[in-house]
Amino acid sequence: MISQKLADARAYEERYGNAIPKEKRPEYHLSPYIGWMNDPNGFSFHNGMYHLFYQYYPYDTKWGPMHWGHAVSKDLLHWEYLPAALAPDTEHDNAGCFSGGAADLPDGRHLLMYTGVISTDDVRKNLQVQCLAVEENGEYRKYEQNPVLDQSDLPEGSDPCDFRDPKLTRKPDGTYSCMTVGRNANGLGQLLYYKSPDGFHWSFDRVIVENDGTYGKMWECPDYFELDGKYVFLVSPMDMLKTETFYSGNATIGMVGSRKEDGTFVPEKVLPVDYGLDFYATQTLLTDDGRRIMVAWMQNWDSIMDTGEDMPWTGSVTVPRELHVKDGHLYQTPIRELESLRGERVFIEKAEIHDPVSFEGVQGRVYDLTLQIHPSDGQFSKFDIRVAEQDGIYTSIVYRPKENRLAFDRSSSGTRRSVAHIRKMHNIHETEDGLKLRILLDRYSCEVFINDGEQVMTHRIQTDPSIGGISFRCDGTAVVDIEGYSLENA
Ligand code: DQQ
Repeated sequence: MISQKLADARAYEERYGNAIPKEKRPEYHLSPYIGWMNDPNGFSFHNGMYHLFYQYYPYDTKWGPMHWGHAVSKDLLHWEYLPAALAPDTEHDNAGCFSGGAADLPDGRHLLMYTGVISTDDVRKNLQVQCLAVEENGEYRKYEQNPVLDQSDLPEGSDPCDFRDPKLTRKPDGTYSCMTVGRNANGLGQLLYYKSPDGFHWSFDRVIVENDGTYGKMWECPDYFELDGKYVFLVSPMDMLKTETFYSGNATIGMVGSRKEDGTFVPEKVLPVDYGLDFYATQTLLTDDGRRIMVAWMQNWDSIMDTGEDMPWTGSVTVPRELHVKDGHLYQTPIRELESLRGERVFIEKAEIHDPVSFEGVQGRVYDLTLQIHPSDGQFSKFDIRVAEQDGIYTSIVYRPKENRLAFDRSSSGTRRSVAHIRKMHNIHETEDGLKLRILLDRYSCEVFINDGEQVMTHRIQTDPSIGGISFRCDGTAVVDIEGYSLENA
């Protein structure tokens, strides 16, 4: 038997979610079945399929009491919706089933670990505990002995109202671990590590790293793993102050560092994971072939825009990205499976760009565009790429080599809202081959990978999806190799 709350969510999905036509959704990014989504959750490979759950409120395009939506995929690009997996329907999660992770049990069942939010008279004092749900024939049954971690499992001084987002892992020796975020007595985020012999009985192990006030206040959605001989800590800090490297607000940080003998983490390089306006709450998965793949919510609490009355859903997940560490730096590239969606190749070698120009075959809204901009050598100060363009509507990516700057600007994208639309990156550099940009367009987004994923910028665009012009212009002469593929209907 499922609860009335879960049955209601599923009935709503079937009625309204099924009615959304394919062209009103992204082609290769996951969007919610219906209504609102935020963080990706439970990113895992189970029973021959990738599973992606998400923070979900089906009934509106705004945040509401959190459910878990659910989708599966064979290639991480084509997603099939499954019925909502969790609803806030027990005494341990009556104010929401917040973010969490997933892993397999030895008998092959899928185990979810999530944050249950327990309501109190003052919403700011709602309690947060960690709960389990165990799969049985495709249904996720909440564990009778929930919660499995509560305030008695926190280190001294940590706040029981900010204890969330367990990232669950089954280790090679068959035991389990999870990382959650906590808030210490100074109001600052901490990464807490818990261990379990079986996934059901948990004990606190240690604080792995703590915010000294440099990176915002509370932290959210942690992930911590070994990669290419280094340790990587991904986290989403709240309330950042602007610095030379970071913008203010809710950010995502990638720390590359090492592990001390006592199991704590020492960051060595700390940078934004993504420099765009629409990125938050990362989660990773290790594939069977050893790739560390990251997804994130393609939106941010600071950039939420009204999606308009006729949009039945809001929020989506970034393209899955393969992570690597090279020379202590975190790189991300779109998963290689994306290449299987490519249509016919269009290639223009050494195009000389000055006046506004478009190229035959280089257009479309669901498009994979790679530009190798040859070394600028003082030949220009502004190179402008416009996508989703038609009749004065466009989104631009502007490269200014003399200022080492790349700017994303969606203020002319047809938006009627005055939120931040421009993001600038100030630390762009050319290699001996110049600057390489890979621009991934889908109906509602534009992700820009710079120099093979050394830096990335992620943005949503709300321009009518039928608008698909692409053009280039330059105030001097830019020499550019252009390679493009449609990704539509693959
Ligand atoms: N979103 C969830 C929390 C998490 C936050 C609630 C981050 O679990 O900390 O929807 O976006």
